[in-house]
Amino acid sequence: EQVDQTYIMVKPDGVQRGLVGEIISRFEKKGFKLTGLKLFQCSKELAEEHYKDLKGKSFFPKLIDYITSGPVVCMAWEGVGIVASARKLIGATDPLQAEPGTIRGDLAVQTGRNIVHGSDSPENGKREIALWFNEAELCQWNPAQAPWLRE
Ligand code: YYY
Ligand code: MG
Repeated sequence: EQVDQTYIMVKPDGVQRGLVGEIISRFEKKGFKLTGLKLFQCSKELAEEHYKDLKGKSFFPKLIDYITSGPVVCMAWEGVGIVASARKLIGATDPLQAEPGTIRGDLAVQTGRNIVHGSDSPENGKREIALWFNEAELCQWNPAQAPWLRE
C-alpha cells in the first residue's frame, strides 16, 4: 500500500495548556511513524503561507495572530492511510462538534482554540512538511515494532 505523510502541529494553545505529550501520544500509540519533531516560533509569513487557501476568510487575520502567538510543535508523521486517519483522531474543526475520543472532542471547546492541525490531503501533507521542515530535520528510520503493527 501507499505510505503517505501528514503534517501535524500542536498549536500555541496546546503548548501553553501542557498538552504536547498527550497529543503526540495519540499518534504514537496508534502506530504511526514519527519522522520529524520540533518546537518552533513561526513567523507571520510562514503562517500565511501554511493557511494560504484560507486567505480572504473573515477569520484569517485572527487565525494568523493565533498561530503566531507562541511556540508550536511541528511534527511529520507517516503511514498507510495516515491523512484521513489522523483527521479522524483529531476530530471536527469545531471542538464542540468533535466526537468524544478525538483530540479536539476530548481537549478543546472552540474553533478558534482547537489545539491541533492536521493536513487535509496527501498532497498538502507533503507541501506542509516541506514548508515547516528542512530536509536535514527529517529522519528515515525503521521502527522495531513495524512487524507487530502490520502483517
Ligand atoms: O482543517 P481544520 O483545521 O479542521 O479546519 P480548516 O477549515 O482548514 O481551518 C483552519 C483553521 O482555521 C481551523 O483549525 C481554525 C480556523 N477557523 C476559524 O477560526 N474559524 C472558522 N470558521 C473556520 C476555521
Ligand atoms: Mg485544514
